[in-house]
Amino acid sequence: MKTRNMKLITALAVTATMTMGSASLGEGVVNPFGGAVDAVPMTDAMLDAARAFEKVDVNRDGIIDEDEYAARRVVYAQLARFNRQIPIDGQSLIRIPVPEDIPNSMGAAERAALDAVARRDYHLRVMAKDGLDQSAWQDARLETFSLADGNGDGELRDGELTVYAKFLSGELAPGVPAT
Ligand SMILES: [Ca+2]
Ligand SMILES: [Ca+2]
Repeated sequence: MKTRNMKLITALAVTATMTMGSASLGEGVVNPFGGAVDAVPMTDAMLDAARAFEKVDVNRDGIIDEDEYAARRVVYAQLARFNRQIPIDGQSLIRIPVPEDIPNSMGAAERAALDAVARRDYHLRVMAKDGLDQSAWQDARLETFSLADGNGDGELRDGELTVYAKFLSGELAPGVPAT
């Protein structure tokens, strides 16, 4: 399973390079967050993760460190809540709606709690290493996807999309994966 995941991720990293910019082609797209979808395939989530790496690696040293990792979780959750949708930059740009029961913003205490969860998660992943390299970062994203993919069919639909959106919006309620 591990080997298969690594192969998938390597293949996707190559695909990501080749399809870069495809989201801006064709159709007069109105919504800047992408098209509405019923399902998000794992391949799209992984392409999105591959493309996000260099944005998350703010100091461009090829490693996502603890601060970068935590900042990503908090900033991404705030943007998701504010925009009420989460863009996924896959084969084309698509979006997942943020569930209505999630508030528009986060209070300071909630931000601090999410930051703490992200840092704990970071330390569980990194162990003795210096930080997350590109493949470790994509592994982390794949794990989140798999936790939301309740029936394990490699795509998120209906309630699975809700779980994923809640996670990315930083909701830490029971039932939502905390890693
Ligand atoms: Ca870095
Ligand atoms: Ca599924």
